[in-house]
Amino acid sequence: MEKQPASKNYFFDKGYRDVGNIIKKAWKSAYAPLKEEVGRIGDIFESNITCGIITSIADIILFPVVTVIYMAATIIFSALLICSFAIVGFFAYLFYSILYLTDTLFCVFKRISSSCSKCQSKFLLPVYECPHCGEKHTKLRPSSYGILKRKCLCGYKLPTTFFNGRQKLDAKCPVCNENIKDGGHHSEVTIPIVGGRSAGKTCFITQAISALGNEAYKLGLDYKYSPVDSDDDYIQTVNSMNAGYTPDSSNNLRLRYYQFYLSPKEAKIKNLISLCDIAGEVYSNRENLNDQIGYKYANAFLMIVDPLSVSGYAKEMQARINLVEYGYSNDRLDEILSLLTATLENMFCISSSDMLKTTVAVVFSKGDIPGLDEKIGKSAIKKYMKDNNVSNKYDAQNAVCEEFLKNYGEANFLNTLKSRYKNVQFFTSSALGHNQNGKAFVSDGVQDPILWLVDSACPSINLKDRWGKKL
Ligand SMILES: Nc1nc2c(ncn2[C@@H]2O[C@H](COP(=O)(O)OP(=O)(O)OP(=O)(O)O)[C@@H](O)[C@H]2O)c(=O)[nH]1
Ligand SMILES: [Mg+2]
Ligand SMILES: [Zn+2]
Ligand SMILES: [Zn+2]
Repeated sequence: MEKQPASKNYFFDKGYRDVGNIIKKAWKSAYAPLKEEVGRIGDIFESNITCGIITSIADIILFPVVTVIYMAATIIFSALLICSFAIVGFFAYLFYSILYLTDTLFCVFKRISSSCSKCQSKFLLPVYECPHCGEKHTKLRPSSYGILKRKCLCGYKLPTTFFNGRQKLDAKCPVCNENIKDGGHHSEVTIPIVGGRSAGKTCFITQAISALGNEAYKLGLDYKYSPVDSDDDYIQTVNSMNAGYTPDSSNNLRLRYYQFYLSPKEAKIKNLISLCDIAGEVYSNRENLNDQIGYKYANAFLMIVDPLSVSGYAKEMQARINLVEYGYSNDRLDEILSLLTATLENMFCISSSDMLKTTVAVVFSKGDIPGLDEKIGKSAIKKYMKDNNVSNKYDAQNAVCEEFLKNYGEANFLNTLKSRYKNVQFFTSSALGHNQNGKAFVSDGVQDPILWLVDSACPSINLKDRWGKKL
């Protein structure tokens, strides 16, 4: 463990020195009278040969007896001291081990972790600041620097576990020093939103968060939006969308975190959900993509698919609608997915034949395109369920979306999805309900994909009644 601005616990440091010093002193004080005794006997021999012969003999006999008593007393004293230190030390180490293990297991089972919205790194424990002197403490857990508390060099005692208040301290990212929420006492779920230029990512994220805010209570969940310290434009985007304007094309070439809490009511450890937006142009630039280490720490991915980016379908629709009014995306789905897959392979150091153990929600956007409902929307699902005797609408959703992709020439994209990602679920949504026309936007189906991914990632959330199966 790296050096901390704190003094070490007695049983891990000074205790050993104290025991050593006491034993050393004991042996020294036992040795001094013996030395005196040897000197005295020598004197008797030299100066008192005639009359003191009897006394000398008595002294000579007494000497080994005295020596043995002194030695025995010192050995017993040293042994007693070592034993008592060992016994007390044993209990101190036992307490340390139990506390360390309990704190670690608590963090593992409750999935406690934090992500940095600035540098994208993910970690179990942030760096904590001493409230008195501002010194930074890393690895603030039971250790040689303190079992239940760590004494900072300024004298302030910092709690070393979540059980005694570590989360009340100010927490920082260990990499870039950004503020970390809740003192790191939450379970963080990071979901990057993938999709090409104009696919509908920003509209979807904004409307999905708003919809969750309005409806979480119906699912018995507590919701609260939590803006990131630097650069959070969520409220601004909501206001402008409520006024009937679509957001500008994103220009952030790094993941931008939108964070909210979504947890069962009265939950002691809250789930902090991060939806990460990025400019769609990043998905055609390998280097930019490689820089987003947030992908490596993602719990799941959500891929937004503009149906009009499926070229076969766009061609068919050209005669019916003005594609420009739907802000259609020109970026090829298979290319975006291949680039994302190659980036993840690289980050996880896996080969191109290995499966990526992640859940992906593939969400068709712009579900208000005329006629799309009959192909992949609610009507298509209903028909598929009836015709094929399928009882689960999410299974039917998968079937109709896969059919759509195959029919319109996106078999490559579908194959990569199904062969490389462990868990794929399709959804259809409309973030706006209609093109920008001055009227209020009405979203549909935007919360389901997020809830699906959150349910898959959070043990504390179980929405099996909604899905008709346990995820
Ligand atoms: N009709 C309709 N149009 C939509 C919908 N969602 C998005 N759009 C259109 O698609 C355009 C792009 O949406 P954005 O959410 O900005 O797309 P993006 O993926 O964030 O794009 P970049 O920021 O450029 O990467 C919008 O300006 C709308 O014109 C929808 O649900 N219905
Ligand atoms: Mg955008
Ligand atoms: Zn301090
Ligand atoms: Zn950071």
